[in-house]
Amino acid sequence: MDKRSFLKTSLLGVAGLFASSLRSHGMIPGMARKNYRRKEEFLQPELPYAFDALEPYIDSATMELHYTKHYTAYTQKFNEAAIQLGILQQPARDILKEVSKYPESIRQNGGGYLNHLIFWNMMSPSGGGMPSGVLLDAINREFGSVDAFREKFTEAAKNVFGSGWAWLIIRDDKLRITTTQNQDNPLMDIASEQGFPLLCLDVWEHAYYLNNQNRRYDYISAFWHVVNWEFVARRYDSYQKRMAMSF
Ligand code: MN3
Repeated sequence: MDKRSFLKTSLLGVAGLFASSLRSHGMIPGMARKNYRRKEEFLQPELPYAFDALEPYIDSATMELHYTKHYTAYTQKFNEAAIQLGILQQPARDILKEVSKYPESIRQNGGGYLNHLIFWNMMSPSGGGMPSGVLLDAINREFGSVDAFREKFTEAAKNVFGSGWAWLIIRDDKLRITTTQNQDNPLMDIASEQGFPLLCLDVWEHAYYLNNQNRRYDYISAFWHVVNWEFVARRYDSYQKRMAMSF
């Protein structure tokens, strides 16, 4: 074997070893995304709309940064932690329901993964307006009117200290407004107020600072113009029928 072919063979050997070690960890980029039979990572689904689709209410630059940087980082770190713990096969929501069993990285990054997954769908270019049907009835029953609900939710979201989320949840067939710190989710067993999330709003500064600077209230007001009531209604319906949502 001359020097050149020896070098080539060795390099191929090293590359092969590297590839097989990646394969055994289910980490070959591009491959896992196509394989839905055996889950090898939590997927980062595409946004259901273009980055600029929610303009002027949510600006394109914020959406792009939020989705491609922040969300990607949560997804990657959640995958790393889940692979290490060998819990990739479970749905994210089931992992988070028992989050107290796991290291802090699962709480932070698993929370970040699931919260944003819900949140992207919580907004739509054809959103805004009013809820309807049984969801409207439930909101009227609990809060008196949609306006009263919006006011109360806005106030709660405005008052989250530092980074966190505002939620409309349902527990024991009763609607409630609650907030969480950091990336906590009301499904988590460590949440002070637990329940099934129907509606959520990210109030981390990264969700609005580029467009609204420190004016969180303006961002919350803008959110009501794009809120996807149909998605909230689907979540309400699945709760009522005791069906599992995919997220
Ligand atoms: Mn966020």
